[in-house]
Amino acid sequence: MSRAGISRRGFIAGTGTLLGAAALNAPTASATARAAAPIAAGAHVAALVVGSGYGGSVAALRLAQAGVHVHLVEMGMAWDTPGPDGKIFCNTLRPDHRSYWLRERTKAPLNFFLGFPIDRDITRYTGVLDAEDFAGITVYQGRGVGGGSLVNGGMAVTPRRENFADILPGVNAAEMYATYYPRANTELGVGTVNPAWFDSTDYYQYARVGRKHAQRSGFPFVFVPDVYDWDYMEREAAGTVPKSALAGEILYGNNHGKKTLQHTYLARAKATGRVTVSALHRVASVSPASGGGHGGYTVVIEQLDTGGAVVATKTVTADRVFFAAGSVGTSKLLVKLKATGALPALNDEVGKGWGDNGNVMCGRANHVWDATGSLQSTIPCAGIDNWAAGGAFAEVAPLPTGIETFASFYLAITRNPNRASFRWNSAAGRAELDWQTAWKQPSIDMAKTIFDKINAKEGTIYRSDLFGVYKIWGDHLTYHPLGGAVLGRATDGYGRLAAYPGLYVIDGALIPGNTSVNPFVTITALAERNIEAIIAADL
Ligand code: FAE
Repeated sequence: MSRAGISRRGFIAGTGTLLGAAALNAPTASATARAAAPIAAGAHVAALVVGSGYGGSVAALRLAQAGVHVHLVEMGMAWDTPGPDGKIFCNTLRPDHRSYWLRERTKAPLNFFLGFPIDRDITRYTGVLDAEDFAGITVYQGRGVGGGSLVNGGMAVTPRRENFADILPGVNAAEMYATYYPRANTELGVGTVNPAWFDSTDYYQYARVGRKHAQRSGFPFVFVPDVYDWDYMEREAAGTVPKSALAGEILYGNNHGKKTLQHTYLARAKATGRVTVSALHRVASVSPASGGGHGGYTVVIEQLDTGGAVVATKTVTADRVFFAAGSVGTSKLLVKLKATGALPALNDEVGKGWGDNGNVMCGRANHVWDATGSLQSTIPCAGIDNWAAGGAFAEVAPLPTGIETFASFYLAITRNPNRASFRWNSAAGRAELDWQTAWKQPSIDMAKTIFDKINAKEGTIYRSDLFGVYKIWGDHLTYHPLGGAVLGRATDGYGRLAAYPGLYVIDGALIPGNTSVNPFVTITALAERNIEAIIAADL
């Protein structure tokens, strides 16, 4: 296929639509028509972007606006076609095959309740949430066109400026806070809950209890911006629109209300007419097309069906390749490509500097007079900012079970100093991560600076029934993988991969393990900064 041929097709999320619709037994005429357009074997593209999360979406939009034809290759589904129940995504309380990426059983982050396991059997399918298991940690990630934006809480937090030098040393903070953070916030559609509504709605009773307890112990309580459409949520509460955040939708996708990348960056990329998407296509290899790298790159892509089987392998060429497969996806690819000789000159920093953003979870058992409500919005809107004193930012998170639990639940982001590395295991044929569960202890210690004090003040105790039997800390997982191709180490100061002109990293892999708050605004802002410089200097 010619470069012009690809560009004329515009933005078409094809194969995911076709296979997704077939499996859900609800193909539509438009879905079938659009399905004709995934990338063809032998195609030549100007820019190939691997993955359609925050980094990939920013790259696609800005390259397309600069006149470059872009092909976005995404291993997950398109998530644009409703199933037989009329919904694209399933509910957290009733997970079905759409929930998890290629699992026969759900793997909920909170996998116990009252000490009983709550996971259930599901049909293996290319679902939207991947619980990817490594030896010492399970890393949760979004799979599909829109990446993590499909499954995340939408909390859109700009770090405190005084923490920025630790987050991205070598990046000009003045530029980031004057230009790129504001740009990212505007493009993502970030807003904050109306405080008067927050104070009156049943759906945030849990957060008001969180506020009361934080403030009584002297901790700063802050509203946290989010990309959920707050006006829509108020209308959900009023009963005038279909409910999403107020009906338990979040972890396996929101059918309404959330401004995912599909509604922001990717919609604008589509409008340029220069962006094409191949869903259910996974990049397996990238290597120089003609020895030196200047002749572009050969990219091997595997097309998947909704059972995860490879149904076609396609070889294409690209003038430039942007790695935006997420911290884990990009790191796994790069260590494999270096070790297997596809990109042997990648430097030794590739795979290193990986962190969990200091994530740790816990719950507290309240007294009966501090009910947290059977109605809970799934979208967190507030947190405890204890960076100054104890090194933790704790999001007051929902526990939307549909019944009164008397539980307060928190996801803490801490300054955990531990960093892990990805390595290619040639015997096993996979990339492995050497994180150890015990490395969460500094995070637990920092979280305790908040919650031990609150428990002492309130006369309450930790819940021990949410992550196992008599297990207090959710220390087995992260939602926020960061690093593995760190800016200024594995790449230059803008994400160019050493030794390979035309290869770039543009996602969370660039960030060395911690952002002090939820990461996607920083990932987006950094991608905006880097792509601007790359377009100006390289294209
Ligand atoms: P990401 O969004 O993960 O996109 C990478 C994409 O690449 C994915 O769509 C992959 O399917 C795809 N991919 C991977 N490998 C390949 C391959 N070989 N070929 C083709 N495609 C591939 O990367 N962050 C916040 O700031 N606020 C929150 O409230 C928040 N809540 C979260 C809740 C959950 C449950 C989870 C899982 C994450 C949450 N996050 C949150 C984290 C946030 O979503 C994450 O940092 C970003 O999505 C990472 O953006 P990237 O562009 O790095």
